[in-house]
Amino acid sequence: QYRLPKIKDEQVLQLVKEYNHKDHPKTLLIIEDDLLFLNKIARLLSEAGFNVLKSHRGNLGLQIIDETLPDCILFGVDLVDITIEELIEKLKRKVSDFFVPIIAIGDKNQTKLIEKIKFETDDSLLKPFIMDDLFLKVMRLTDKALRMKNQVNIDELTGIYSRKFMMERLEYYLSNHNEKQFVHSVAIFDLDYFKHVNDKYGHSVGDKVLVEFTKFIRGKIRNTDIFARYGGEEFILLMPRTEEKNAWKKLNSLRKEFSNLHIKVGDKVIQQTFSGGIASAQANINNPVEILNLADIALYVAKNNGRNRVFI
Ligand code: GH3
Ligand code: MG
Ligand code: MG
Ligand code: MG
Repeated sequence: QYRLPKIKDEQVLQLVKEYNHKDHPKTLLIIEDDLLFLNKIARLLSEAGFNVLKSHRGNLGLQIIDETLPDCILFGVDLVDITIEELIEKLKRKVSDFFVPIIAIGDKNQTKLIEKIKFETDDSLLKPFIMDDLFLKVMRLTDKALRMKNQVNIDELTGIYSRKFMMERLEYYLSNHNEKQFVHSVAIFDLDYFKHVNDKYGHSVGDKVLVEFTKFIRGKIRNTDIFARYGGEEFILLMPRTEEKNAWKKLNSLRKEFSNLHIKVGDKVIQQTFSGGIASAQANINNPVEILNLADIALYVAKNNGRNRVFI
């Protein structure tokens, strides 16, 4: 068969270790059904400081992405349980909004196949390759992805919009001539007693709860809604063309449903609630800051009335 990858240049290894150290380690998902190969490159990547997720099946790999959004995905082009076309299509549907690069790995005799999928993937590697090549490709692509995320204002931890982007959109809805004839609503929500989660389980479990929270909300809102991280454990949901009362109904049902959710983080099961405040753009209030202030006041009232509730 082919030779397993080797590291040639210690300098490259040093570089990639520093790269993973500097921010936080990058998470890589490897989907490959050759177990010998999978385990070997997984070990080499771990040694270089990457956080490695492994899957020996395509469908399992897709499932893993739902739990943990990786920073980069490597996949073999001839998996037993899924065609390459289907795998790429599903991968892209799950990750392309979040700028997760995907790298195809094929055998030397699969150059035709690699060529065929060239435009669907960010890069490719042919076996046998050396790890340096893989490291350099991953560093280049994840670095570029990070820059793009910052440009479009995606929050790093949760993958949802940043405060800046939300403010821009809110500004648009309040000033656009065509949109002015509609009522637009804004909700601010803040997780209840979130400090306790960090104190009890640690910050990284807290992070995971934030990610699960955003996933839950994202799955329940309309395409036109803008869901953003306002900061820390505070979030904004901008609901264009939504009356205040309907916005309240929506947020309140999200609140109820979320409070019943059992969030699994490792072997822990966590229940979390949030409080929310709603405000709407109306004739007399039309600047973003003013509306957010009103929503914030409503949130404050919700907190003071016992939390796990939504006020207007
Ligand atoms: P309440 O809002 O109900 O008044 O109580 P709280 O405990 O949530 O209080 P507060 O808003 O003052 O504290 C928020 C906590 O959220 C403090 C901070 O450590 C934590 N937090 C903020 N951002 C993050 C984050 O990105 N990750 C984690 N793990 N924790 C965060
Ligand atoms: Mg807070
Ligand atoms: Mg607070
Ligand atoms: Mg809080």
